[in-house]
Amino acid sequence: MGKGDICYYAGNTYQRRKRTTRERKEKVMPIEDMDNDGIISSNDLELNKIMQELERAEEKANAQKNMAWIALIMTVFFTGLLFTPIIPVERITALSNVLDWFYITQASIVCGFMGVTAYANRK
Ligand SMILES: [Ca+2]
Repeated sequence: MGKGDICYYAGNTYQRRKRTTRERKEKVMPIEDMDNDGIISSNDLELNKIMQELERAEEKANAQKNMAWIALIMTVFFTGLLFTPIIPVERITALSNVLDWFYITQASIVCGFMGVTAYANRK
């Protein structure tokens, strides 16, 4: 269990991710004077809270959008890859069940994102 061990690197990566996630959660946004009157009132606190919630919601929406884009790009990329002579037909035939599930999951990610976005815009 030395430095060259894979468990050592996995453990280090796990600790680093755990630390950065905790730091992100503990990140406190500075409270701003929203109406520029020099006094931080309860109204300013309320507005700051709303702004922070909106920023978190936007962050979440961007992450979901990136996930949907990656799913769409991967679907197109792998479809193109399957049509090239790099992958033999026997392998495609052998992996047809896996490919079916790949397309179903990728399409469900994209469709889920589109459905949730359409529903959220309708409300
Ligand atoms: Ca104020």
